[in-house]
Amino acid sequence: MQPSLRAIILTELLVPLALLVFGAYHGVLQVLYRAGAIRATSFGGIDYYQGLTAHGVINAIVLTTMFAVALGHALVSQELESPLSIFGAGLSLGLMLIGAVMAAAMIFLGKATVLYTFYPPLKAHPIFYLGLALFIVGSWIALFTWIPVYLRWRKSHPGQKTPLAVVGMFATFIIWQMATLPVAYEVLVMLLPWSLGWTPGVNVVLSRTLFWFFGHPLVYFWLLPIYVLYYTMLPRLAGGKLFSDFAGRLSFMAFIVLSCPLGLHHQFADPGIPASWKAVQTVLTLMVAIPSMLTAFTLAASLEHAAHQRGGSGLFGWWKALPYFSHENWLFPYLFCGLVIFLFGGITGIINASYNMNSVIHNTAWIPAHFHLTVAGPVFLGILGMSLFLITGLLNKPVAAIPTALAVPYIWMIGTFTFSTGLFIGGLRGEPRRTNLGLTYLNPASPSYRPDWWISTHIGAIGGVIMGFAILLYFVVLIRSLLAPARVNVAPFTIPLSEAYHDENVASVRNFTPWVTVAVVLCVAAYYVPMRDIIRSKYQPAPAYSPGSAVPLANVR
Ligand code: HAS
Repeated sequence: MQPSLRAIILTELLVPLALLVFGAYHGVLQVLYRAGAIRATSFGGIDYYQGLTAHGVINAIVLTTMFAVALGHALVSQELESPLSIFGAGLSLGLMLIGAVMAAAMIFLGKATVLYTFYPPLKAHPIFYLGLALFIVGSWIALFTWIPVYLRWRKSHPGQKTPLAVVGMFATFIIWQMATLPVAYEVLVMLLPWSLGWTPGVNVVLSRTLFWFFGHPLVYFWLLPIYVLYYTMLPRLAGGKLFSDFAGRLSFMAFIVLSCPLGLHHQFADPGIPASWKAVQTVLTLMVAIPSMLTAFTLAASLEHAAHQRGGSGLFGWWKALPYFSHENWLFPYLFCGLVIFLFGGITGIINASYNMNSVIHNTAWIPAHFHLTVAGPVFLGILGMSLFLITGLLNKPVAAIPTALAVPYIWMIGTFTFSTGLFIGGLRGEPRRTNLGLTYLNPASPSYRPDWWISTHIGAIGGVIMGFAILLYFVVLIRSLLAPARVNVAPFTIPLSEAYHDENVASVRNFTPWVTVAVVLCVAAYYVPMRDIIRSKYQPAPAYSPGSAVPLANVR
């Protein structure tokens, strides 16, 4: 790998991991506020909602995006055997860093307490919105550096299948490109002028609809780099081969088509959008679960094949033969535990998507329970494991304290399951999300005290503390690995990728263009009428609010 590219990738991995210290700290504080262990509006000089914003923006936006770009750089340059434009990769990194610093500074100064969804009428400082815009543009540039390399590769390898890892990374960034255009419009044309005081208010329905057009594909942008690891690394780490190459390609192409036209399932409770269009997008949402189910069966078959290679046998007995605690394959449990967690994240997603059941759990603690089994499950564990793998590999260092490194994903899994159990139970009993419960519902001195929420919030708190402990152990491993002396005389670092057991050659999944075309047509079909109605409606512009008060900011003295 080009030395400059190596430096860029290392920066893209290490900077967000350093920020994760704050992201994780504010996660642990959240469960303590919610369980009533902290009964205050702020802790350590940071307000509850400010901390929640830092937690969401750092963990769900900065960490995930910079990891996806770093992984893409590493896989595209390795698999297409070609140098990348250092100018492009450097510009991408520079813009993302500047954007992240601008957004983080505003959050920590208390001028962007708008949560990671930043939807109005919560209002942030213009620098926060500009930072977000620069961050997104930086991530776009990564894709633009890969496209010429890919086109050159296709020309020089006529008739050859594009490596699956590259297909997966391109699918990820095609979805990102489609998803971020509406949110760029929202940020630059609606929120920024409002924040600068050039417009009196914002059309909240339009803004939320543009946000969720982005917000749902965003979750697949988080997930797909990890699917790349599942399809291309996990079978080999397990000691076998990918059961079907076609399944992987079909799954990535299906995500391109189905990731965007279904954001309305986050707006089932929003007024101003006809129920009929919410129903249409419900059907599409249920369809987007299909590529994940395809992935579940393909990976289970791949794991079974690998287990048989390792001497496993029997209808279920083969599960015992997988390398759960192997020192050589310490990365395996990071991916495997993520899969186990995702089974439950996926099932609860289908419950959320079921229009009428959604009304029971919308805006309750159930929702963070669901998404901590998705983004904080497979995605986060994949990022932790693969970052450690890439950082130590690129620096030629050994992974230190391997038993501790092996323990991290299992402790994390126990933590997420405990945390989510508490929040699922609480959610079903009406416990709200994004609420400082310690001040009210978990405060015996408050008239709104809910003693029946004590158990669920405390189960959640125990889970959150276990998760915090797992991250602490991870940092011990990372720092000790960074401090270890570099190895000499080792073979150049490459990412080990799996061969395919069934290496099918199916023409329909070899070209992105038809899939992107169908995706665009489907987006127009699913969004044209609701968007037209929202734009035509003359909603009163909303004044700015802060999340801690029901009174518009202008009326707060
Ligand atoms: Fe979701 C809300 C529906 C997937 C993240 N979701 C959220 C939010 C986030 C999020 C962050 O329809 C909150 C946003 C906010 O702040 O308001 N979600 C779905 C559906 C899926 C889904 C249908 N979500 C994800 C993924 C996420 C994510 C992935 C992050 C990465 N979600 C919703 C809905 C809402 C929502 C509504 C709005 C709710 C509301 O009211 O606000 C599907 O894509 C899920 C399909 C997945 C599967 C599982 C496949 C299983 C696999 C594992 C196989 C395991 C093996 C190993 C082989 C069908 C691949 C087994 C081994 C053993 C030993 C057991």
